[in-house]
Amino acid sequence: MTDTTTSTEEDQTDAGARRKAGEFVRGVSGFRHAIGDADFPAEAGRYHLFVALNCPWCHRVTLARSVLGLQDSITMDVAFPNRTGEDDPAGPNLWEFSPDRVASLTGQTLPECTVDTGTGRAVRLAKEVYQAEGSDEQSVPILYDKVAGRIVNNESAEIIRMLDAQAEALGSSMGAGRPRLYPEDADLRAEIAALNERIYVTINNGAYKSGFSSDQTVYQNAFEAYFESLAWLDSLLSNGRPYLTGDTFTEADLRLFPTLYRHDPVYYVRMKLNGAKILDYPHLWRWLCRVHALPGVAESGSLVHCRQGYFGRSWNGVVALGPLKPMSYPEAYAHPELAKR
Ligand SMILES: N[C@@H](CCC(=O)N[C@@H](CS)C(=O)NCC(=O)O)C(=O)O
Repeated sequence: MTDTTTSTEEDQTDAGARRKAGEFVRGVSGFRHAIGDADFPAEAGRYHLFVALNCPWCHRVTLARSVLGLQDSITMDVAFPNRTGEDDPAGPNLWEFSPDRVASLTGQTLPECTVDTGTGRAVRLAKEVYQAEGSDEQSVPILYDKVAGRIVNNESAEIIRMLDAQAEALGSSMGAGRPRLYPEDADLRAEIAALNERIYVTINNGAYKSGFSSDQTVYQNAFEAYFESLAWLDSLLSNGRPYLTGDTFTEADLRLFPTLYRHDPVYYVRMKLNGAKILDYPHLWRWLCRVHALPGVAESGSLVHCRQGYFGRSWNGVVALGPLKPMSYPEAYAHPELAKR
């Protein structure tokens, strides 16, 4: 049986049996329309995003929105980082737009969280956005059309691609100077596709295979593949290229960043990926600091939400605070000189 895993989604063969055997298997997104389709014309102010800032797939989308200068033309709502609990009348594990919830990490509400301002119906749960279209999906990110009152797409890999393709028509504030995440160059696109595939399977989704699987062998295979890829990426960057494909920041860099941003302060502990820190990979650390310093990147993520989200529920609400050495995070990302060699 051929493995149909791509750079976007996992092979779903025997998914149920594999989950029973302890393997974390990610589901497939069902809404796959595109801005530019007949029903979804590219218009500034028409589209809306529903996200959670601890979700790495959402982080791809908030990154694209920011680095492409679309913050004013695409509105966005932010769910509370911890999903609903067992006692919730609608059921557990649901993304909730409830800005009055208190984070155990800070003992306060989180200023980034919002109510639903996209549907016009002030729904509480992301699940309700799907239910309105007869779907039982419940994931974020969701790209939503406020004029048609419909979901356009809920697959981050496709959402970032369409925002890049339609940035001007969607009203990018950056004009011609904006980054081109997926330039029209066949060789470059082939390189990006190859990077996307390895980075998705072994790093983006690999981190979940490591942290959420309950089978030692699945964990060990994911752990080894993850650190092999980090070493490979570090050597790729060792020839002095600033970004993965060369001189310019592309989609491949954007898709790698959310996982590495979470590695030292979250995944090292929460996903049992304690083989090494990004600090131990000098070229990769400098790349991480370089991307973090790009316009629009720092504002597109939040380690407070990441820590609250990843530790807040499964680790009985007690959130890990480290690392503190050589410096706390995200402050350390302003210090490429911290690289271990
Ligand atoms: N393939 C999707 C994956 C989205 C995804 O799995 N999101 C997680 C949050 S990190 C989620 O909402 N999971 C809940 C669920 O699927 O019920 C994408 O990249 O957009």
